[in-house]
Amino acid sequence: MMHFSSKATRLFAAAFFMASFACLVSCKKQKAASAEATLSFESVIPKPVSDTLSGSAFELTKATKLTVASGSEEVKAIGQYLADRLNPATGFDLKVETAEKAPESGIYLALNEDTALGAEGYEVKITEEVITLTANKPAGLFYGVQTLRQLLPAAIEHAVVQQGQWEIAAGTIRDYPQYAWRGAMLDVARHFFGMEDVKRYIDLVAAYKVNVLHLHLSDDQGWRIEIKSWPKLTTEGGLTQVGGGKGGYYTQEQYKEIVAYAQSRYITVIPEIDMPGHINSALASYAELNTGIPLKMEPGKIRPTAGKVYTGIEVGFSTLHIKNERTFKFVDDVLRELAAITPGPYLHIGGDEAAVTKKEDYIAFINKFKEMVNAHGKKMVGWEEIAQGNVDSTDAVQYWHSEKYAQLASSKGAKLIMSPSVKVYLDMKYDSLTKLGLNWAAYIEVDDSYNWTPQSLAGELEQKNILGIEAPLWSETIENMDDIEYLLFPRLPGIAEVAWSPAANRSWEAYRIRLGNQAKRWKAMEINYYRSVLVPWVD
Ligand code: TNX
Repeated sequence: MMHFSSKATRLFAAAFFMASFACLVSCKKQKAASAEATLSFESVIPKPVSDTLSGSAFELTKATKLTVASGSEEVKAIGQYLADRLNPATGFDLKVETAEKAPESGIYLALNEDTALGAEGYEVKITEEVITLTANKPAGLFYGVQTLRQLLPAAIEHAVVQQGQWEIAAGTIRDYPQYAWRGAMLDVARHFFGMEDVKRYIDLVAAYKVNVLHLHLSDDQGWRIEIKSWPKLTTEGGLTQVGGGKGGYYTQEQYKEIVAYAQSRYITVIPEIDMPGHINSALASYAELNTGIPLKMEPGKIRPTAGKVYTGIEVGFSTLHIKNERTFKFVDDVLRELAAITPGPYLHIGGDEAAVTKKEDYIAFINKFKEMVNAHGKKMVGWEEIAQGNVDSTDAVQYWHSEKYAQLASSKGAKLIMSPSVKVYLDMKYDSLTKLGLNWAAYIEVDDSYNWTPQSLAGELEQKNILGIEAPLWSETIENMDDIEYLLFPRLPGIAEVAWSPAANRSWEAYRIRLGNQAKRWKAMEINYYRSVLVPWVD
């Protein structure tokens, strides 16, 4: 018990008690105020549709309970995915529990009808006591989890235990995407990338709510997917790559593993077999595919040759032959086997740069490919040139530079995937000093890939025909994961934001601050990125 001996001490004690009483009333507020000063939603990319800070914070501790609504294994798996993101850096051992109703504290994930949020949207409500994440569908919960990751301090991304206070700003976020197709393409044909690289690529893009992985599985330089009825495609056509190094391929089992891994991140795999051009690796593997009409080629140009795989980087010199009866047996077998191991709705038939295919043959090829793809229960996607064929509203056409083809596709009712080479070709150099990449389309700095909207390109396109956006990463000049990351970061997050966030919510000036805030996160994730001088990086 305290004892007060002098007047001065008594006065001091009285003041002390008054201060303590005042604190009882307002300390909670003071904590809230300091949280407001340091905590915000400014770390989230893509920018959410709406967010309101309430001024306090939730603190994740080892006592935090992670609960999911009972009744759905899929929701439980998302809870586990969240636990797996939180446990390494915090050193906690959060376990997923199930409950019939929302708990009063901790983190809670549940499906909940809220039609305004659509199939991929989510709502997250954060108070000092509880984080409640709800969505119509599991995909929305998964995207909400990505938002929660980014709301935590960047150190959460470390693979080993970090000291730190794990606070999340309190408030409400309601969020849903503008476009249904938010894609990233990886060219595994020019240079081959193994299973671990593809999985890391999936994880890196999933963090920015990308939902499509387009795998460019064949090209002149290599065939990368096992086709059991035509085994030499991989055992011969997959042996090498650009530069002549060792190539590689995925067995069907490995491909299924990639598809399942992507699925667990709510990413649909779209496999591409590029035809009727970009086909030298198949022509090299099977001499019988070469027995068509001889190509009319300029003297000195590359000629596809049976038995010879190409290791350079030119395009537009190879073609399938329309009058060769083996051609369509080959194409049908490939599409059938691919359809059987692809749960996603689309097969990509390429169709680009068929410079040595006669126009009438080209159109006949595309029409035939479409029939075959549809016969195997899938929808067709192809590069913009396929607009010349009989495309309809079930097909998707991937714009890369021709306004004419984009409009033709749109006028036929086909859906458009916007991949403007001057904005989102991730293989383009940032500037003239960039070592990796090409520059035939443009130099693409980080602001260039952010500052555009799908409507502003390719003339007047029907908004309802735009399915979404996809960023291709062609791999002529890149050989390993470090190279991939350098071209992906920092551009991919901005492209993901163009696809997800309403254009009216976006501004480069505000975005560059949010982007700069990602640097610590990328360091923790050991991402090799280009430190553009346009961005105020915060390390
Ligand atoms: C064009 S655009 C290609 C690819 C190349 C790329 C390099 C398109 C559909 N085809 O074959 O790899 O340029 O930037």
